[in-house]
Amino acid sequence: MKKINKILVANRGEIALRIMKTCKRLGIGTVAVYSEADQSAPFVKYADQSILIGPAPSAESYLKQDVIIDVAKKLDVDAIHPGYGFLSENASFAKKVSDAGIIFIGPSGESIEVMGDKLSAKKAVTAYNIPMVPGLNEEVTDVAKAKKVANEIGYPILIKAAAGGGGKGMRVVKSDAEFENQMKRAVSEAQNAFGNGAVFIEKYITEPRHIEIQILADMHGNVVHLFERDCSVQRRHQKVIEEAPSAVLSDKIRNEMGKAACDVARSCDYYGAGTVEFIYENDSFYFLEMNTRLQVEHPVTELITGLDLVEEQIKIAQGEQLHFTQKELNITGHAIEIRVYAEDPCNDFLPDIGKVEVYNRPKGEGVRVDDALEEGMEIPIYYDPMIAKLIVHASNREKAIKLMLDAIDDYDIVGVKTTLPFCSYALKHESFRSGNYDTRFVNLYFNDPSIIDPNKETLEAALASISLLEQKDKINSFFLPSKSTNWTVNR
Ligand code: MV4
Repeated sequence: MKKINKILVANRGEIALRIMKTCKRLGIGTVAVYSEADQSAPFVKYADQSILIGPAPSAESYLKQDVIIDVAKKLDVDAIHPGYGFLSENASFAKKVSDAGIIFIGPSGESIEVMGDKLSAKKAVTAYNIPMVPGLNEEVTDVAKAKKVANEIGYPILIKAAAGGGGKGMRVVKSDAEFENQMKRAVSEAQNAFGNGAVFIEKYITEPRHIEIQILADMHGNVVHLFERDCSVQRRHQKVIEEAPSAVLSDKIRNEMGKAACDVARSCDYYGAGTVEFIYENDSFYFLEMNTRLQVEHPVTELITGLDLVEEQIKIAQGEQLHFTQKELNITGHAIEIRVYAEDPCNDFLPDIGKVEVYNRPKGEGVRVDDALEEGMEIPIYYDPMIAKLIVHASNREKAIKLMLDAIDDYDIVGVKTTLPFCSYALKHESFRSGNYDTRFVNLYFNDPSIIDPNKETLEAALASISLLEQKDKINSFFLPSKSTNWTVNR
């Protein structure tokens, strides 16, 4: 057990700031490492010490493992927090950090490695009776054998990359005749994207909810789950809206999924915070993969449980035991998060960079903004265009939706276009309000024909698809926010 007194945050933007805020509250010193593009970023000013580590491109700064570890040693930090993205799920980085005598705030390199490959993850959980999608859980090398299995399972089937993530290397196959061709494409996509061409097949679940369970595990064998997040509203595998709890889970299924998630964590001797991803359809759920990092959407879980997940990560990394049991955990109210991207929803969601001329956050009870913005700041083009997360918490789902819509109206961002109006549209949609939606939400209502052919997605096409009768109303609710914002000003 080693008390952590100083943490280097190997990340940028809103998550770097969010991690440092918890550190400050706990009396832990903070070190920021930053690129030339982030010289005046809020997280750099907020840290106790800030070190420039390289030029703007991530490969020359935020991904420079040895440079970051060197800074950590020189400044005598006890631990490195990787945030999400960048080096957060890099097994060799986690090992290098530990080998340098520094605590990696996250699981062991071994756990990251096992869960980083979907086939090895499936293999690891086999002893635990975790429900999985029917499929062939080994690399497809023999096409004839794979076709035979595909016929037994029934089409459509989905080819997935073992090293995959975020939908890359995924191909839907509708019939035997397409199999070989789609497989070749999947292999070459996977090889290009991950340097690993291994693919496997699963039954394609066509109308699933994307439901994930947050877990916490300590180094002493204690594992708990912090219930679910429903992230079914996605656009090209980018989450748009996340909520907790899910509007569709019964307590019985919630319990079963929670137990399964804890077992997935046990299967790889996990410690730290992690997320077990499932798809859910007709009261059945299937394990897909485990994400071995703190996720973007962790705030919704914090709001319904009252925990600070970064604080829990730090305690676990110090070798402490979890200070609560499963029985002591409860869901309080309902939380929703929307991701604010500096993207133009009217121009195929192209990143919209520039200077933020006016910036006013929404405030009030139950409203939380995790951001990295200041008035006058330039949004750099080099990184993810997500500039803020808006999170609300209320006593029930209906009130949370209303609170979120009001918060969106109160949010003024002038100078860059954002996805705020797009989120408002989605939250007002009958299908979202009823809770009766699935991962097709954006495709259905924004006319993206399929996950494997996302290029046709434009707002114009989406609007053209809406029946004439509905069109006027929808266009108005989308294009004319009830209060005038940047978005109309800036067109
Ligand atoms: C699936 C699936 C349906 N059937 N697997 C997407 C990314 C990765 N985490 C796993 N994903 C999925 N795997 C089977 N066998 C559906 C998804 C999926 C999805 C698919 C299309 C459009 C949006 C989606 C959002 C979440 C998950």
